[in-house]
Amino acid sequence: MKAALEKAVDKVAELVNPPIPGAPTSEPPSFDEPTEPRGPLPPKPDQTGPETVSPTGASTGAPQLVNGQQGDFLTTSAGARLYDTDHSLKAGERGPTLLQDHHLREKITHFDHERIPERVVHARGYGAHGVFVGYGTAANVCMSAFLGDGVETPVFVRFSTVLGSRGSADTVRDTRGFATKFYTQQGNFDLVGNNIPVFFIQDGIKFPDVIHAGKPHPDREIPQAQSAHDTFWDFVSTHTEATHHVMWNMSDRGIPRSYRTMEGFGVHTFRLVNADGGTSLAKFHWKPKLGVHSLVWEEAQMISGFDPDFHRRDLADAIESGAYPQWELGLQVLPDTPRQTFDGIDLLDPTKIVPEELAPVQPVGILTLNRNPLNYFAETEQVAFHLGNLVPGIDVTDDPLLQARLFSYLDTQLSRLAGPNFNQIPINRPHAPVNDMLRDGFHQHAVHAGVAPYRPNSLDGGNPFEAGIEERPFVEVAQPLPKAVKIRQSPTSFADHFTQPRLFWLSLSPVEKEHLVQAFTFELGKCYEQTIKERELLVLANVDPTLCAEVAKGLGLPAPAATVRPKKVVPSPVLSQIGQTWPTDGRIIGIVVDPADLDGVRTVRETILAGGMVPLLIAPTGGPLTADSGLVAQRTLLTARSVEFDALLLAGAPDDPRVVLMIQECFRHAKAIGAWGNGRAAVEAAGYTTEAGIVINDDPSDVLKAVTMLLEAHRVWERFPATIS
Ligand code: HDE
Repeated sequence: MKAALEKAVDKVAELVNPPIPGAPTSEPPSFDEPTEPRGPLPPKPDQTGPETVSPTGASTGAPQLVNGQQGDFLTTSAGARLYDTDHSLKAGERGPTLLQDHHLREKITHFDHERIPERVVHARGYGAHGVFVGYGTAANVCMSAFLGDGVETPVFVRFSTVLGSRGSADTVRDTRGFATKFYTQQGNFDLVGNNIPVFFIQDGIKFPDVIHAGKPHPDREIPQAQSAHDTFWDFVSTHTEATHHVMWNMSDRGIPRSYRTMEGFGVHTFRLVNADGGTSLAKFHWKPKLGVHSLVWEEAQMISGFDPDFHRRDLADAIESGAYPQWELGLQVLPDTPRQTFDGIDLLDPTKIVPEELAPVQPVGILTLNRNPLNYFAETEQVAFHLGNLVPGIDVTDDPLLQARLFSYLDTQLSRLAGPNFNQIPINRPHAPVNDMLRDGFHQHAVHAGVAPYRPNSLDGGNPFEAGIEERPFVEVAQPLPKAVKIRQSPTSFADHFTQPRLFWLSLSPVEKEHLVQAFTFELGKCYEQTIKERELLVLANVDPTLCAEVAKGLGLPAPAATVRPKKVVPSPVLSQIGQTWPTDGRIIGIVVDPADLDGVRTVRETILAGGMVPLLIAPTGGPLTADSGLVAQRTLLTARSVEFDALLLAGAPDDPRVVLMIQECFRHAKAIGAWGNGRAAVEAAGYTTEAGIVINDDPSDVLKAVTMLLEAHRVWERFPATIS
């Protein structure tokens, strides 16, 4: 497994370092070498890193960029060496600053313009590079080359929250974006999905409405990055097609434990084309190898203050330590019938799923994230995804949400990235050759040769040529259109807003139902308007009477009766996150130690590391635990908080109330707790002895073994009172 990963890493390095056509082969023009170079320059960046060659291949003749820099000396942006960047040019030591100080003005001016507009939605995000390897299993349904057996394609993935600003916290209750750019040999393919398989609206024209409702109130601009406020619930309670998405948001899916433990969904139905021109309809799924896991709500709220960067830190740390997260890409393949429905489900309705029990997800390839960005702004901030970036074999459908998105992404990038040339930004550059006739515009980096950027032409020898159909260019399926009149209306098949939310509810385990009830009660409890709460209760009554009654009880309001007769549903067990075991790679285990008693600590720490997990030693103060142990405290009782750990071990019992608090919080959040030696006293001081998930034993290795087994199930689920069946 490790060898395979190493091979994949080498391969991705090779793939993202293709020779750049026209790159200067000779040494850069030389200056006098500095007498004392400031250390070796980092290796040559990949093609999605900065470069000085035009995207069309024309060399600018400039020295090659290395890590964004071309030499050791500080210069102006025009390349003039500087001897002082700490003092402005003044009329005398105490005199006024001179306007002629070009370096001062250039430095400040550039700084003044460092910010670009944040994304209007999905502003807060984090990305990573990786590689996708096809299994070849999709060949019958899709001709895309990147899905071919063993074909390796470099990718960049950006995860995000939807509502918050760029500086908001990671662990808020929200939908997460899961956007993937595949740099295929047939051009870029962008799969711009979410961690929730349905959406709030059925028609893209309503997107500004749902986002205006979810964003902070326009008068005070609060609350930040959350839906627990009146305008959001005002909208969704009057717009019942949002109910299914709201159910997922209020479930544990709205607060993922990690990006590494999230599913991803393309949401819409796409149309696939095979080599013979045959078509199918399909839904894209990303399945995390580590399983789907969430935080609990109190934990998520505490992390927002304790470590607002929790998810980005988790992803970056995992990749840096070699615990590369992986997802399998899967397809639900559905027949392309004239009605575009499956088992009565309208496949053009993005508020509906197709239960996996009816159409299994078939694995078609694997994604491994194995490299952190070098520069957040250059890569994660400037990456620009677009649903219209398709490759042969994948086409869009008439889903009205998808159709509106096809317009929106290019449009928003024109202002966010200031002009039409953002595909020349290194992170967006295709790895396939680009030979377009797009010219000029803001931030044009290409030095295009030729005089005839038009077709047909004779002056440039007729170049560029159109690919012949036999070369399988981008495929637009000749889909017959229904006999229709122009109309602003949805099909009647879009009208059922409650059956699938009910299916979701009935598919959850009792603990997950309990969490969902608490989330609704919390969010509605934060609303000021009584009518909004009452209206949402009516929505919930139409989903399920138990759900409605439980939330009403929490709000202290009467539960209304349903107004819509419920349809019979068959639950989809795969929607529940509980009941299996998963790998524990990258899980963080806190170990509270007392430097006076380090019995078993070293062995346990090494076993945790060998198991691909992360041990963090927590001591009363920082520094080496003892002069000769070689063990160093990574957290102190001041810097540690329970929410950072997936499980807690107590090897000692420092006499400090924060140890008791840490144990109690871990217990409340249903985390496994283990203790040996004096650690037993700490657990007892917190009030626990034989409760579920408390492991006390004299042998530290046995304690760790039992705790690891509990961790495989993610949490000690029995700890949550399950009052709803
Ligand atoms: Fe987006 N969405 N969206 N969206 N979306 C954007 O594009 C939009 C929708 C999604 O990491 C914006 O470049 C409309 C569904 C992700 O850079 C913008 C509609 C899904 C990201 C935009 C939708 C998504 C975006 C903002 C309704 C899941 C972050 C910045 C028709 C399938 C991509 C940008 C990144 C970003 C518009 C609905 C996913 C404004 C109009 C459904 C993951 O263009």
